[in-house]
Amino acid sequence: RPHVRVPETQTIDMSTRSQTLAERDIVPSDLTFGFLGLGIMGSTIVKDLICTGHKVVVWNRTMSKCEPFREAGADVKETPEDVVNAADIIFCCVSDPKASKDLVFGNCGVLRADLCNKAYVEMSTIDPETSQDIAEGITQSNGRYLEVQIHGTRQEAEDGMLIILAGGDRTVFDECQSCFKTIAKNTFFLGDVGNACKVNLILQTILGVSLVGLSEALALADRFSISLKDILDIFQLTSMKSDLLLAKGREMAKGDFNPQQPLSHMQKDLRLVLSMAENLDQSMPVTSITNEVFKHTKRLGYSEHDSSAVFVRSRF
Ligand code: NA7
Repeated sequence: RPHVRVPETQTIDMSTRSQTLAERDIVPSDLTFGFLGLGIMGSTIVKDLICTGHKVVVWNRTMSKCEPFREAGADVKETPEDVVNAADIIFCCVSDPKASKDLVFGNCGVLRADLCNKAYVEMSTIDPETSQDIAEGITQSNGRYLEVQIHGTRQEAEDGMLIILAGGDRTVFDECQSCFKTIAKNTFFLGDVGNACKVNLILQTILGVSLVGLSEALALADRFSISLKDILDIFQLTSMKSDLLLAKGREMAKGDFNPQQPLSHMQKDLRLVLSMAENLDQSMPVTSITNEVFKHTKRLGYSEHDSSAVFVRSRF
């Protein structure tokens, strides 16, 4: 078992507003926005929303993560139900489909509250079926539902440079515009519930397969004792270059796996992709192997590290 470096503790600096955000002329909505889940993405998005003057009510399963937000002016609630009662539009950004469903259907969950005149926005990366189930639960309780999938890293979230993919209730999409303008550079409304999940998972397939290709290529260079920095400097000059792959390659070269996107989430996304493909009898052999590679890297102890930690496995 290799030595596993513990990722840096996540710190929330509430005092700074990124240059990119400061340059935007954002007029915050008068509505109150609830936020369930203050992980890497959730905390970064909420910080952006507070910085741009939005009224925010938050809840997180581990309550201690709420403290910096309370100090920054957010209202902190004890349960998801309390957040729904206090907000007009409630965003949710948690780990996976199971966590998303627990929050909506579970004890003290969203459906315990009166959803009349409320809207629920599911932001966690989930599969289309889960999103449909949540949509039915919310709309049957007289709430409005919007599926929003966010594409980008923690740094892109901090800079307000995410890409937003949305599907479902268009009126909710319109009411969230000042939030989207805060966190994203592009926003797409893709129609029905499920469409945004499909597009997001397709993009994650490209990312996952590319990361494994990059890590294996760099591991081979390492075996030849060719400097990874030299490889990346040349890669940067080619037409294959991509900002993200360069950044990930540099993290691999440095062994710096501080999580931008946890490896466990990348593997979860690939699992969801393969399940969608299974339902369609769509063959995805390379994605299947990519999923196995990420699964093995998780077993080596790198779940909470960045997806670039897949390099550790490739070096064996
Ligand atoms: P993180 O940083 O791993 O954070 C996950 C969040 O989900 C965190 O707030 C967790 O609470 C929360 N969580 C996990 N399981 C549950 C359950 N069962 N109930 C309630 N809350 C839960 O993820 P990211 O922010 O990077 O990503 C979030 C999503 O965006 C994910 O779908 C990605 O694929 C994209 P905790 O703090 O552990 O108590």
